[in-house]
Order: sequence, then C-alpha cells, then structure tokens
Amino acid sequence: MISANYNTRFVKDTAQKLGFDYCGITKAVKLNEDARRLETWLNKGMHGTMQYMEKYFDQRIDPSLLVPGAKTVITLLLNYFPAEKQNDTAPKVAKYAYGKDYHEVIKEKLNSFLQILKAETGDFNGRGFVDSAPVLERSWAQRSGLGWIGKNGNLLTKQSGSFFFIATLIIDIELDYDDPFVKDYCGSCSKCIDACPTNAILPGSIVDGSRCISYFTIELKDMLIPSEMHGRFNDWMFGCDICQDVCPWNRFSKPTQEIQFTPLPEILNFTTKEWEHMTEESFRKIFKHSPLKRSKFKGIQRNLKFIKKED
Ligand code: B12
Ligand code: SF4
Ligand code: SF4
Repeated sequence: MISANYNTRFVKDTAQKLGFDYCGITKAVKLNEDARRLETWLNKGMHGTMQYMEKYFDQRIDPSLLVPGAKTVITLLLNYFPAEKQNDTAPKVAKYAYGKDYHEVIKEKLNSFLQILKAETGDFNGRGFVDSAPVLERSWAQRSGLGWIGKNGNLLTKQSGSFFFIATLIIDIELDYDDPFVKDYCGSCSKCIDACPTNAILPGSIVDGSRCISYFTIELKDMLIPSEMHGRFNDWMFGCDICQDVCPWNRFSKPTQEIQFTPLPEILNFTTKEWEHMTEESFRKIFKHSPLKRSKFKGIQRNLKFIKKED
C-alpha cells in the first residue's frame, strides 16, 4: 500500500500541475459549529429566494453523506483576478464573470484530478464539487489552512487576497492533514462593512445574502428588485465586487494564469448603449459559456433598467 505521505505529496503536485493556485487538505468530519451558523442564517431568511440553500442541510454539514466512507476533504483555490479591467463607464460586471464559466472550467479540472489520482493510487470513492453542490466550501478552505473568513464573508489568503474560486474533492482515502487557519487578519479594519451600499455585511462575518447586490442581480429570478434598493447599486449590472475591491488584502492580487478566464472582449468593451441594444439572440451567442447566462437575457435587461433609473 502506498503511504499517506506519498499520496499527499502526489495530490499537492497534481493540484499545481492542473493549474490550481493553492491546495489544502483536512479530515472529513461533521461540521457541527458551521451547522449552527448555517441554521441561524437560514432561520433569519438571509438566503432570500435561494431555495436551493434550504435543501440538503444534512449533506451540507456532513461529507460522508455525499461520499460514503469519506475520510478527506481537499480544497483547491483558483485565482480569477483579471489582467484587464472593464471600460469604466459601462454597467459593471463582477470580475469572476469576465471569462469562461468557472463551473465548466473547474469541473473539467476536477474530473482530470480524480482520474490522475485513481491511476496513481488505485480505485477509490471520490467526487468533485464546485459551487452548486451542498458543500460549505469556505468552511473547508479555512479548515484546510488556506485562509481566514473575512468580515465580508469571503475566504482571504494573506499572499494574494480573495479573488479565488473554491473547489472541493471529497475522497474515501486518508491523507496527511494541514492545520486549520486559526488567525484572523482583518483586525480593526471595517472597510468592506463601510463600503457595502446595501448594508448587507453584518457583524461576525455574516453576509445577509438577501440584501447583496450579487443576489439581486443574479439570483433573484422573474422578480423586480425592491424599490428600497434604488440608488444603491453603483452601476453593478451583474454581481458586485465592492467589498473585495476595498479590501487591503486584495492589493496583493496577481492576474490569473488560467487562459480560459481571459475576459470576453464584449465584457471589456461594450458601452452602455451596446448592452442596452443587445438582442436576445446575440446575448445567447456571446454569453453561451459565460456566467452571465445564469441571469438570462431577461435578468440582464431588468438589471440594466434598474441601474438606469439610478442616474
Ligand atoms: C449562496 C452563495 C452566495 C449568495 C449568498 C452569500 C452568502 N453569504 O452565503 C450570494 C448570491 C449573495 C453570493 C454572493 C457572492 N458570492 Co457566493 N456563493 C454562495 C454559495 C453557493 C453558498 C454559500 C453558503 O453556503 N452560504 C451560507 C452561509 C451561512 O455560509 P458562508 O457564508 O459560506 O459561511 C460559512 C463559513 O464561512 C463559516 N463561517 C462564517 N463566518 C465564520 C467565522 C469564523 C470565525 C469561522 C471559523 C467560520 C465562519 O460558517 C458558515 C457556515 O455556517 C457558495 C458556494 C458553496 N457551495 O459554498 C458561493 C461562494 C461563497 N460565492 C463566491 C463568490 C465569488 C461570491 C461573490 C464574490 C460573487 C460576486 N462578485 O458577485 C459574492 C460575494 C458576496 C459576499 N460578500 O459574500 C465564492 C467565494 C470565494 C471566496 N474567496 O470566498 C464561492 C465559494 C463560490 C466558489 N465556488 O468559488 N454567493
Ligand atoms: S458583494 Fe456588494 S452588496 Fe454584496 S456584501 Fe459585498 S459590497 Fe455588499
Ligand atoms: S476590508 Fe478589512 S474587514 Fe473587510 S475583509 Fe478586508 S481586511 Fe477584513
């Protein structure tokens, strides 16, 4: 049998070869403390209309319900910070959505990861997750030693800030585990709380999802954005980066090396008029592999109208 130590080194090397920027490993345990935090968050209705957050509560806090016999959770970070910025007079798009949809990019990498690992260590049970599955990704990242949960709710690394996607592999083989990240480098800073235009950031690193611009512009389906939010969106049309842009740790962000996250030229260059006059057909064509397809054409139109009223 190959040792846990050998396999651990193999996992970390593979993560690097597949282009992930960081890899942390922790024991698969039930997340009792996080379960309480999640429960309170749901009870207070901070998920708004995101009903998928109410589902699979038990799986969300117990990896062995996702992979029977789960022993290890591997967390992988992939930097998406773009080298170029959007035309700054146009409606704003969050940086994570500049290039190809990360679900597609990362899913492919996770499948390759599992295949490579199986070829090296023999068959095992394992699954890869990114974003849409019931996995508390930020909690696992902190437990795997990759960073701390900032006051803005995001996972922050000391070396390069927070513009990272998080992906997770849950496997039923044992590896050597990293220490959790116990320090908190937010200190007395409150720049994100002060800058959030909708007051979505509450004490204790809690983000009220139902007040976040990202929620209104992406997740709120077939509904109008509440009028109390008028004048608060600061031109954000899809997602919002304010609480990350103001964070001092993001001064250390470096451009992504992932070629598939190269920004779409339309996202960088479209003017307000071009966004407004886009047809549904061209939206579908241009954003076929972009995160913007989540809002659909109708959602983008609604958001554009909403921010136009702000002027
Ligand atoms: C639902 C969701 C949203 C919702 C609700 C946000 C929220 N507060 O949860 C909305 C649509 C608003 C949203 C917005 C964004 N999201 Co989002 N979202 C998610 C999703 C699918 C689930 C998050 C979740 O479980 N929420 C429930 C709450 C209770 O959990 P939580 O906030 O993660 O908090 C847990 C831990 O952080 C921990 N915890 C919290 N506080 C503390 C404090 C201490 C001391 C400790 C130890 C632990 C701890 O306990 C909590 C669990 O109970 C995850 C993907 C996933 N499967 O995890 C992506 C995810 C969190 N989102 C992500 C991103 C990029 C964003 C945006 C930046 C996108 C944008 N630019 O518009 C914004 C950022 C908004 C913000 N400030 O948080 C990334 C975050 C990457 C990172 N570096 O942290 C994720 C991980 C997606 C991914 N796979 O990369 N998102
Ligand atoms: S993403 Fe924007 S709206 Fe949401 S918490 Fe951060 S600053 Fe507030
Ligand atoms: S802006 Fe300040 S308080 Fe907010 S996450 Fe960054 S360091 Fe922490």
